[in-house]
Amino acid sequence: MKHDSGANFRENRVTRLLGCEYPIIQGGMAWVADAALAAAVSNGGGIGIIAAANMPPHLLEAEIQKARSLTGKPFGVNIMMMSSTVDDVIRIVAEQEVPIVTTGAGSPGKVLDALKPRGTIVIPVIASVAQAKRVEKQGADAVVAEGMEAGGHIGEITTMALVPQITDAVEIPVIAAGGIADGRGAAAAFALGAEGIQVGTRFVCTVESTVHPAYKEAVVGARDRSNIITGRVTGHPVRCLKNKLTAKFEELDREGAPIEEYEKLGAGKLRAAVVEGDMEWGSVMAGQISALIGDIRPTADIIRDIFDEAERILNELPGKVYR
Ligand code: TUI
Repeated sequence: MKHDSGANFRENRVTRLLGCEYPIIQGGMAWVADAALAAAVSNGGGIGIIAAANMPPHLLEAEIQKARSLTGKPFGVNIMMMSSTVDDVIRIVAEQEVPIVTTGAGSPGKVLDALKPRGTIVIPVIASVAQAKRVEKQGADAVVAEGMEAGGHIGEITTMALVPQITDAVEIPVIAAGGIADGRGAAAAFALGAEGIQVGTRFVCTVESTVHPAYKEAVVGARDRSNIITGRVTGHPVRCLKNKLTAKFEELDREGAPIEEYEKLGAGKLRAAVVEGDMEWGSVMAGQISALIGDIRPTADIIRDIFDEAERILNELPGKVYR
């Protein structure tokens, strides 16, 4: 602790649950969240996450083993519930005895049934009160309440409105996500009742992130209105940076195109952006906070600065807002 007074939120229900120094989890970003990034976050005192996404089983196994070789600290795997390989992912996570799992893009009932009896810590990412209540009843250890400021596949409620509704609705710890990239966002999340934060986009722009350099530069160069949500009509809205691909998605909206057209247009586009650096026709998933991210820095520095800044803000706040 740098300060003699004030709350030490580095030691709370989330750090105790996860066995880490800071209550911060890395978002489970498909294609982006590999062993290198996950290990960097865990080595920095947070919880790194490998995104299983649609990875073939042998690749996921290799990433888990690679992360183990890069860090002795706890890390987790994110399970994307819409993936066709979800059953394989659950089996591998169990076999490899991964201690922590986050889930997204669907109901995590299967994951909770399979992994809770084995002692895995399961933290579903949810975007509504009903989902939070349901997963708490099903045995979730905590929830990530993700507002629609987040990048990628999103719900409809903002972080500011969602987080306090979730903290009122459940007893388990709430981790806030969506629009958090610095100590101000973290302090705000704690003010709303969260006991931890999940950060995605900020970790794209790290030294250790293996995404294509053009992707990092696109996020660094983003402005306040660089984001757009595509695919609302498909029921799977996705937030990304505006480019030729998103203009084409808007065209499909105007034409009232069938859902298959969206699927055809979107296929393989996240990989094109992350791996090949295609900033024109790739899907450059990124959150609304992209505009606040102005540099590419070491992961551990980012984590330390977020919590130093949040502590300073929370300690100095009374003198600033009261007269
Ligand atoms: O999952 C995410 N973000 C993602 S997943 C992803 S891969 C993808 N790409 C294109 C289309 C769809 C997926 C990219 N970004 N965030 C967590 C999150 N989960 N946000 C919203 C939800 C969610 C949605 C529905 C969680 C639960 C849920 O439940 C539905 C139900 O049946 O209750």
